[in-house]
Amino acid sequence: MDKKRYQVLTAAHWGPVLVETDGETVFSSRGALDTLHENTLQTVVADQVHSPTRVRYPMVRKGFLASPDNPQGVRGQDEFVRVTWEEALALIDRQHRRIRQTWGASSIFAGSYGWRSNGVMHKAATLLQRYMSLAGGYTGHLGDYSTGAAQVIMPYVVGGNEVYQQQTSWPLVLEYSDVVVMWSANPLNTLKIAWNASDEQGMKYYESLKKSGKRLICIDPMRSETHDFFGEQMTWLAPHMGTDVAMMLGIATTLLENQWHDSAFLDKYTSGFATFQNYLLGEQDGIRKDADWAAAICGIPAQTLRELAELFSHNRTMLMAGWGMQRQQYGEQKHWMLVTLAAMLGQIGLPGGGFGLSYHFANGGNPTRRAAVLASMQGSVAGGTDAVDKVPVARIVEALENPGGAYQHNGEDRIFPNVKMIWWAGGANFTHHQDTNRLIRAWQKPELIVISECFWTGAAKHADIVLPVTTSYERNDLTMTGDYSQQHLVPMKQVVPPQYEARDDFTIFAELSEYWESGGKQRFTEGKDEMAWLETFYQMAAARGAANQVSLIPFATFWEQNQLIEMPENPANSQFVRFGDFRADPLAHPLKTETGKIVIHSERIASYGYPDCPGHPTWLAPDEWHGNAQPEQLQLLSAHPAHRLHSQLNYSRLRERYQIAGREPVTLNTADAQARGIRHGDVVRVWNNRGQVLAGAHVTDGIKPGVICIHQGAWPDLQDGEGSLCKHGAVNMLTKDIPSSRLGNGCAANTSLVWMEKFTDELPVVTAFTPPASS
Ligand SMILES: Nc1nc2c(c(=O)[nH]1)N[C@H]1C(S)=C(S)[C@@H](COP(=O)(O)OP(=O)(O)OC[C@H]3O[C@@H](n4cnc5c(=O)[nH]c(N)nc54)[C@H](O)[C@@H]3O)O[C@H]1N2
Ligand SMILES: Nc1nc2c(c(=O)[nH]1)N[C@H]1C(S)=C(S)[C@@H](COP(=O)(O)OP(=O)(O)OC[C@H]3O[C@@H](n4cnc5c(=O)[nH]c(N)nc54)[C@H](O)[C@@H]3O)O[C@H]1N2
Ligand SMILES: [Mo]
Repeated sequence: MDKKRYQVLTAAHWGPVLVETDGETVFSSRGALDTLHENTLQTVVADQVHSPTRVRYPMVRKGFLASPDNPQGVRGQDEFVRVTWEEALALIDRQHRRIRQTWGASSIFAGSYGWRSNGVMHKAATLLQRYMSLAGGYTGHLGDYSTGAAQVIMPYVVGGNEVYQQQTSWPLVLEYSDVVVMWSANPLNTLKIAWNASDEQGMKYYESLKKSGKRLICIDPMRSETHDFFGEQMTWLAPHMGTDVAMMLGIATTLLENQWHDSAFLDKYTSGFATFQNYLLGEQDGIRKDADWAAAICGIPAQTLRELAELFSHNRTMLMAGWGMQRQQYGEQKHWMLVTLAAMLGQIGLPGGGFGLSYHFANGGNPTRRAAVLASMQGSVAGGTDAVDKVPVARIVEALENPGGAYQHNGEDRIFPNVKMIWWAGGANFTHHQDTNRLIRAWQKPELIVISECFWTGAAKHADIVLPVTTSYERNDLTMTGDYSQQHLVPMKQVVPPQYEARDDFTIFAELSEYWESGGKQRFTEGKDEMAWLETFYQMAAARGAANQVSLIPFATFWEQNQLIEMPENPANSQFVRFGDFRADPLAHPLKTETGKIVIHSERIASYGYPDCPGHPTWLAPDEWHGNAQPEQLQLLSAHPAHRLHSQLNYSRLRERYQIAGREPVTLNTADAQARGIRHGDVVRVWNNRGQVLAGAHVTDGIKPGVICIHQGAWPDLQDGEGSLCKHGAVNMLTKDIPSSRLGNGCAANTSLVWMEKFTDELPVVTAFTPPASS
């Protein structure tokens, strides 16, 4: 007889989710909030839990198991051997101990970057760091892949990172803005998720924006899903990739020429404009950065740039910028120049005016609630040792290649650590890092690599020891929705038991702590199990809530009810204007910058003497772009995908919605297709001197000629090891692994040139989702 089916409420990055189950099998899932938009990511919980790509048992690479002190074989090419949990943990403990004693704490890399699953308890990398703090310290990471350039430059310019801060509220944008520009932003895709759980309100506001009759402009080399959503009401302008600074400079000079800039605002609220004005007018270099100059670089007609200058300055304009354009070489310049342009328009701090760097992410602009905010698991134990060194996330391969090597970061001279052990938990670095073949070569250097994962990712296939981890549906947790709004508190109730031999990260690191020292488990867990921790986090939310006149029901009742709690609105927050206080009284509310004002020329940045990040926003031509491409070369864009979170869910049935010829699609312009004899649906080979991939051709007029897009996150699938053909279309086989600049050291994936041809050889079978050979 069929078992009774029921619904469990849980949540993922992609929002609160209702899962239909009988306690053993997941049947279906759907979003738990009322929204106007289908969020496809919510529909595939069954595929996550029951995927044939799950890691089922602890596994050890054969050549490693044979002689762990002096491993044999090549990572990524060996088969795996199943071992017991006890064998795996004892092996890790012994090797970790040996490596730490020989090489010291900084040789242990636990800076494991990644989007794991949401939840305040089961935070994979945090738990890893908690264990490593107990064991005596580790090397961690600095920054992230998302905004590596912007988050480092913005504090110099406006005193905060801006990318992860609340935006001028949407109700004010809808009321006051006349012109809304989406500059390198594709909210229709990127709002499907948040770092916590998505509150899913952003699209409701974009829906209202669509009906508002305001002037809407998308500036993007690709005609994105967002453009299609707005349809006729949206103007699409497609600059060459990487040329936005030139484009903005052309607009800025036009403002000056026509006296359309707001000099009173510049005088009162900014510093360093005079130096920048000299640059615009070419006082030093003899090059006037006017609309004609800019048009030649960015490929947008000079007349259009002049019209934009007039439009922006004569109307209340909100420049909403996404982050794709700063994931590039010289990425720091993009948002610095955008803020400078907004400063010249003089509308920063007015309702509906200025700029916003997070409307496209985590539903920025959805007003913050009066909330009881959950506490969460911390990455160190009492008396433990935190990170003894840190590596900027996107320079990890250079660190492996160059131990002891000098590098610069944000005004500091630093030295790369000598990494001998890597543990990656909750990240997919074989899809997220640039130049995968270079990564594979550097990845052979450490003495031990451990991956704890739910799935056989590229990193897992290239590890020595792989531990099976539960998905968030196999354990209990809690989360807030809305990174900014704090709109709901959501129970994340276990749906089904752990699959096969999967364990929670919490359990794994608690056990290893006991191996490390007697009483270690007690020290790691503080004597609390999963439910006791959840109750603690809830009680702390209750205490925080009390300070906001929000009271929570008792934990036991809340947990029993299986329902989310919606926090009350805070009417004052729906009137929030970013920089409103500063504008009202800049002396009473100075910015945390070197002058207390918006910094257009920075003495501090200039003092570093970085050629790749000068003292004011500057057009710098990248190493690989349209301007130095050979005739057959194309610029490679790797935007974020509609139906995945990076590499997460690539194995699910959602793949059927986008794959072409069984592979990751590559979007290319009709003219570029014709020139190469490529038709829609063909398999093509895309290559450069770094790597080569097969992909399915998606031919369209919706992308700038000379630019192709392969979305980030498709799983790697090398035919024959390092350097060979990737059968599936993982874009980072092709991207260049260089830092944005010495300032931010951010990811610069969107600065790459490639060639493309129709693939006519016999088609290899895709094995990206097939677990490795094992015995
Ligand atoms: N070319 C190119 N590359 C890019 C980008 C780009 O634009 N272009 N974007 C960059 C950006 S912004 C980002 S944020 C990164 C994203 O890079 P990642 O954050 O590394 O990508 P995810 O695919 O989300 O990887 C999360 C992994 O955690 C695993 N996981 C989930 N839950 C758990 C858990 O509870 N425990 C453990 N142990 N593991 C778990 C998942 O199975 C998955 O493999 O990619 C970057 N890479
Ligand atoms: N569905 C879904 N949502 C996500 C994610 C996901 O993987 N899937 N990832 C999440 C994460 S971790 C992050 S960091 C954010 C990423 O958010 P973003 O970084 O904003 O997303 P991207 O798609 O990389 O880039 C946004 C747009 O910039 C355009 N672009 C790229 N280069 C240029 C350029 O040189 N000039 C101009 N004008 N435009 C350019 C791209 O074509 C794209 O449409 O999204 C988050 N949301
Ligand atoms: Mo990101």
